[in-house]
Amino acid sequence: MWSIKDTECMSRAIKLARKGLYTTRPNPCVGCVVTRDDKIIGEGFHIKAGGPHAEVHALAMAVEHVGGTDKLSNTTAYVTLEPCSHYGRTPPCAEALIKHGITRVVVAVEDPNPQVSGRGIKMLREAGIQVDVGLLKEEASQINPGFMKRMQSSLPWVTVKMAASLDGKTALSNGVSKWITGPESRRDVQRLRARHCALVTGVETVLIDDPSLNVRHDELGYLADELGCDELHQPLRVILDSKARLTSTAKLFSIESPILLVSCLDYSLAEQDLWPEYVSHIRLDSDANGRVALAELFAYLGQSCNAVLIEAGATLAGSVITEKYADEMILYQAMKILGSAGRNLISLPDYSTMAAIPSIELIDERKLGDDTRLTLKIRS
Ligand code: AOF
Ligand code: ZN
Repeated sequence: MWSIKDTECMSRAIKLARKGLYTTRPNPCVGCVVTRDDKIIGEGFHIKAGGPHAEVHALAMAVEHVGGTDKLSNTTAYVTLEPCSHYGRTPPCAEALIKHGITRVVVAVEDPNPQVSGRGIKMLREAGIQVDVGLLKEEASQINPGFMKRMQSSLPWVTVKMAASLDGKTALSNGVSKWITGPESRRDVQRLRARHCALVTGVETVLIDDPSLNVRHDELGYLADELGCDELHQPLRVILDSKARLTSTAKLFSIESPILLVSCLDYSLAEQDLWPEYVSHIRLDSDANGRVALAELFAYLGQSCNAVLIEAGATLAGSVITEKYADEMILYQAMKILGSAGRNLISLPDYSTMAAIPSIELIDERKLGDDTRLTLKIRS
């Protein structure tokens, strides 16, 4: 069913879609290419929620290419996600494709958004357009793991990020951890943060490390120049503080970007009075250990966040994995040995069989300066 040209054009659309990785959320990254006689006459990608969808950019460019006429006969549109059929913040792309007289539409993957979910494809077919679905489906889905998962399960895609020595330690016994990994890894973490809707950490990490947990434009390297800093979102900084211990003297309060405090008890009114306006708070139930119940946390975050990054100590990272909320782990491994007194990477139960340990698959391995970054899929 697919010609080499089809595959080339969809690959190009996927490449375009990836340009939105840092800016589209909570919308998915989508790319679109319009061809006539196997030549690209229009292309575009979704840049920002509220802004035009990928198809609209590509159609506008194609119209200009053919000299301003609205009718684009004998054309094929390649779209990485099923064209939308609903009026959201923007009108339906399926309608725009029909209006412009596109002849054939190639779709990589169906849009799992319940408001679309096959309706876009149906609208196009009912208008007499040939629609071919499934070209580079895996590749196109992988651009939006969070959007795809959340639309299907109402839960966010969860990545556990860790930095460790060769002997799997995250700090010396006295808590000193600056720096285990090198500048290249730390810059990569900044990019990772910039791609996520929310970062989650525990109050212990905040009390010990006093982190900022923000995206620092000057550390993003080429990315900041390429995107223009104004377009970069700051992820929501989520602090799990079951006993409401955190005070606004923590450094993260002094950085103006959203914070969500999640506790099982209330904070004193005197404390709440000191919070800047970008701080919000929710109370959730505790689990059997008195910690914030992760089921409640992820159900809450799943209402608005596609992808969540866990940047926490061994206990929270371990719970997220053992309670089967983790989809992926990114491990920055430094060529250092910190010794057996150092802090452990992940707290897990005392397993008695190999069958019981978490099942992990290596997806990608990359050198970053002197460190190695492992991307690992966690199977539930
Ligand atoms: C497309 N092309 O480029 C994107 C689509 O609020 P809106 O109007 O921006 O709609 C957002 C929804 O539209 C989003 O949840 C997803 O289902 C779809 N995204 N669809 O045809 C695009 N970004
Ligand atoms: Zn659309």
